Amino acid sequence: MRKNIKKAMVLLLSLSFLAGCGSSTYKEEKTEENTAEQSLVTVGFSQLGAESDWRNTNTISMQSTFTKENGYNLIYKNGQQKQANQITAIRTFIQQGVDYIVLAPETENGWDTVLGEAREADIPVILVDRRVNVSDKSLYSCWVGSDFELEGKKMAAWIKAYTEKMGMEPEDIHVVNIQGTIGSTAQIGRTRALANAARENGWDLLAEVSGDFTEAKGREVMAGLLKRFDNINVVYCENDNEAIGAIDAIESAGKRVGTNIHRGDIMVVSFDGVNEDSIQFCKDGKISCIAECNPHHGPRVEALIEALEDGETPEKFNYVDERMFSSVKAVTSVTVDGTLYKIEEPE
Ligand code: GYE
Repeated sequence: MRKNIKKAMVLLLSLSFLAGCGSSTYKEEKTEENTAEQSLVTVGFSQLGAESDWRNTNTISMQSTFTKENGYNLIYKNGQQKQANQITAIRTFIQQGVDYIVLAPETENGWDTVLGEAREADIPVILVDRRVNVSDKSLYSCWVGSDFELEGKKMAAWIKAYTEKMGMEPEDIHVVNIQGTIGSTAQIGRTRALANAARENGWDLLAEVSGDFTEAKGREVMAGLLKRFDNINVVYCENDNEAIGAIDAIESAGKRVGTNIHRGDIMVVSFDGVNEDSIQFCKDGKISCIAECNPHHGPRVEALIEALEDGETPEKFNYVDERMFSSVKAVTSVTVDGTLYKIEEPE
């Protein structure tokens, strides 16, 4: 059915074009345009904000997928990092009678009521990126995004493998975690993975402080941590923007950032691999390792909408495969939960 909509769209758009070139009257053209508009699938997308390069790339992926040429009418709302704004956006989408609601929720809790309202209105909700914590999972059709805890486990496995190769004892690993937005799925998974690894391996986890996934907060939090502790040698940043801020703070404090942790460098690791500066830092060894987090969800969400349009029931949870990047040669792979992940050169 969806494919038929697409074909019809192309046909109508070409008819409008031909009409523009030739004989038809203004009124006929308008009618054809209106019919074309009516056959568009309307998608209301509530994005949580614009805190990071990951987020901006994700927004672009959605905007370049849900275009008129592709058969969609996209209504995009930026929640400016406030759940209340996202709830208002969803209520507006319901009033507008959109065909689908796509939600990238900031944090997990507090969605039951508004998602119940969407269900009352018979509008399917697709979650993208982070998840919601609702008692009734049928309040949303499906979700697509990353396995954030797995990303964290891969990173912890890399830290373990690398520090062992450098001949370090577990108790000599003094790590701080600059966390993401507290209560967001990405933060919960990445924080849990590090906390578990620290406990299991006997690392000294000095502090966990939120940097809200932004460069400015990453800088501020790192400067504060350096004043509190003089033995930090691993900084686990829950995204690249925080890492960029943290590196700046470390260097401004007169300390060295790098991969030579066994010779006194402060080693920074992070997540995403989207931003050009962070890839460059990874090439230069200022970020020792990046666990990729893939933001290109537009086509994935479109595939889910197509399935729903065709009357199918897509998988509830759809995970994206992700890589690991490092320019350190000492570790070539890590194994997590029985799966081997190759460590790739940053591109
Ligand atoms: O890692 C970070 C962003 O939820 C996966 O949010 C996303 C995270 C991403 O701000 O950069």
